[in-house]
Amino acid sequence: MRINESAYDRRRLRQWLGGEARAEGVSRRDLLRLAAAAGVLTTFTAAQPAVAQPARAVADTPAPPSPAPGIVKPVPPELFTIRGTNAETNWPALHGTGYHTPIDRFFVRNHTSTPVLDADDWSLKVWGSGLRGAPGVERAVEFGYRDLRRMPSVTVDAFIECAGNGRSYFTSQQGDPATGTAWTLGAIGSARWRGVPLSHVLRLAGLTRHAVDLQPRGLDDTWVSNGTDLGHVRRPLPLAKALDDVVLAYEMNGEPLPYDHGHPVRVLVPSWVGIANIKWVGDVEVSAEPLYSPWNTDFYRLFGPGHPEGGSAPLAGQTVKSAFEVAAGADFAVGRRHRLTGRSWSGGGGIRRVEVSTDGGTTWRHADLHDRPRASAWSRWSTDWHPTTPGPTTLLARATDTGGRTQPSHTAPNAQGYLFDAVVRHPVTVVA
Ligand SMILES: Nc1nc2c(c(=O)[nH]1)N[C@H]1C(S)=C(S)[C@@H](COP(=O)(O)O)O[C@H]1N2
Ligand SMILES: [Mo]
Repeated sequence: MRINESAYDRRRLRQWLGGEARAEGVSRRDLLRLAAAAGVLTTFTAAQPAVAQPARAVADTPAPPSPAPGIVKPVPPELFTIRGTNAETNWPALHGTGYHTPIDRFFVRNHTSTPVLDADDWSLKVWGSGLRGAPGVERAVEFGYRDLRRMPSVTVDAFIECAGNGRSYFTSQQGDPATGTAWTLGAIGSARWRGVPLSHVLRLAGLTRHAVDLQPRGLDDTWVSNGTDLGHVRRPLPLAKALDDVVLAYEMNGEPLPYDHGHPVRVLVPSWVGIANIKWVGDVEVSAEPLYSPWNTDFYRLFGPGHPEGGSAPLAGQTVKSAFEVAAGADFAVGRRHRLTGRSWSGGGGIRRVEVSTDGGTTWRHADLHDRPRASAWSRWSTDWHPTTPGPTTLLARATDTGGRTQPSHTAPNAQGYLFDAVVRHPVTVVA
């Protein structure tokens, strides 16, 4: 099911203007800017030019005092590259690992640090004006870990990918600097998740037809950005997506959810940007009024020239990408046959075709796909290469999804460097 966040966002902004939406932690000026950008408030920019400022440049993560502070699992340099509070998977470490990313090499993206929570002490509070309840009484229902474990479960294969995955290529490949964590392509993992459909829990909690937005919130520390405490990591989710395929996940690759990935329970929002997948979820607000947080206003929209002034709609689905399971700068012996392997994925459907070039984009051939196209998950592929001339060359992989979307050669830049989908140029050397 395709959800139109853009249309919904305009409606949500109109409601905010009418005093019918709440926006804790978001400034009135930022919302006015968004409303103007969405065309909901047409006179605003003209009337108050001072507010039509460029998007604030906000880094994902401040510089770290030490490598990977706050990550519980080992993050050895063979498997990960540490970037601030985050650990990026090294693509060569996925070679031969099978369909699911092993937990020992699944990337970690933490705004602060991993809280070590005990499932027995944990509960999920579902609350808010979108639930049935007596007038004047707070509507709230709590579910324990065991309650969730006893409910009917679903098992889904899905990737989680940071919206900023590939961000560094805006700078290195296009000369368009972007703020935020300088990921290469390793801010993605694809796992088998098991849990309870969020729709099931919502119905038990007394969901009414008045509910429009949900907001899951993490139990990790509040996040301070540029000296402002923005509160706990939280991001509104439209009810339509929540009822579609969202899961409260408690298992990853057949094991209890690891600490770093949200133990005991995280939200899984298939195909959407990583930030939607709230880890260590402690409560879900179910609201009859639209909701905002800094994670759907100041962050996770496209800002800058070429985008609506004041920002795009909140980011929802991921774009198409491909990666080789090969180190950047790797050597390949001339005159021998090499098997190049990689994976491609898209938020817009399964992967239908992957083309590979080993000569910098002059000639292309079809790679062999090893997995049938599956929405919200990736496909492995390979192709043989028999280089005959020594010297440097560039590998490229270009995927097309079942929705017909092909990776472009250039991505329109945006200030915070989200959704890089261009074909990545992968330098290697053929050696005698
Ligand atoms: N509570 C909480 N949830 C969170 C985050 C966080 O810092 N805190 N980071 C988000 C972001 S930006 C991403 S990309 C994914 C990363 O999930 P992973 O660390 O399991 O790979 O989790 C999301 N959920
Ligand atoms: Mo992310």
